[in-house]
Amino acid sequence: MPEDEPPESLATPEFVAALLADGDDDMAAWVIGEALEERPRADVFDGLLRPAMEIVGSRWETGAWSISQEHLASVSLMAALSRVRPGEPAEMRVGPVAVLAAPAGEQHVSGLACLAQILEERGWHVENLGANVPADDLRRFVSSRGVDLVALSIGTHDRIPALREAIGAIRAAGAGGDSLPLMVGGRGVAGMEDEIEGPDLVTASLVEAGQFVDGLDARFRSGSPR
Ligand code: B12
Repeated sequence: MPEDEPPESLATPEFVAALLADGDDDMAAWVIGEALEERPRADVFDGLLRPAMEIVGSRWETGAWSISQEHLASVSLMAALSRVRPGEPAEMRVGPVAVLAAPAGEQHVSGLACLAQILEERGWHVENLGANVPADDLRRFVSSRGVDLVALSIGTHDRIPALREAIGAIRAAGAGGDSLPLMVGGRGVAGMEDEIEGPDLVTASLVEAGQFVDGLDARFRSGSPR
């Protein structure tokens, strides 16, 4: 290789998957941080972290990696993510509020942690309720406070009934639940986008989620009421 050739990027899904399965969240955070210097956050999460965890999933499925390695990888991913969390943009200290949740029975939540950062980077305040939130409880939570956006995530198609129930509960929430911006996503909605009714956006892409949120931000800045 010629001497002035730049080194190949370390930010490959294979390398990140290996670091995470080794529990090396320090190094994984460093590699993700390097990628964030080059590309927008949503791009890095969609194009690097998701495929890295797909590698983890398929190695677990084939038995190449154990359940313990797969669990270590997902815990390390959360630790690495917390290290690359965006700083608060000073100009939007009191930002709009987003509630994030995974419906009843859903345990896959790293996508929500990624989405939280897409929102925080834009100055949003995020209340991430995490895994397994019953629909009725979510409805009560959302009805009881000022919320500007709800986002739900599922990891597999078999959680679609629980997702539909959660969507119905949000739409039935008092204080404007019927018109509350609502997006749903995650691996479990891929290929089902046309069959999920009720949300304003259905997508597994954080790039698309970011664009949707930018549209909402423009509405808030122009003074449209909650
Ligand atoms: C880690 C993991 C787990 C962990 C999750 C821990 C955690 N804290 O999240 C644990 C161990 C709990 C788990 C459990 C199970 N899992 Co699992 N899991 C995975 C794995 C390896 C990685 C998931 C992950 O973290 N991805 C990284 C994130 C960043 O990607 P993501 O979730 O897709 O999110 C991206 C987008 O979808 C988007 N996004 C996500 N949410 C949202 C929301 C909105 C609004 C928007 C706009 C975008 C968006 O943003 C992210 C960046 O692009 C996947 C493999 C895979 N192919 O994904 C299997 C996988 C999803 N699991 C699988 C299975 C089978 C299970 C179990 C049934 C296993 C079992 N027998 O117990 C249980 C089910 C639990 C449940 N009821 O939910 C299968 C599903 C197969 C299928 N039927 O489709 C997979 C595919 C494994 C495989 N075979 O390869 N799992």
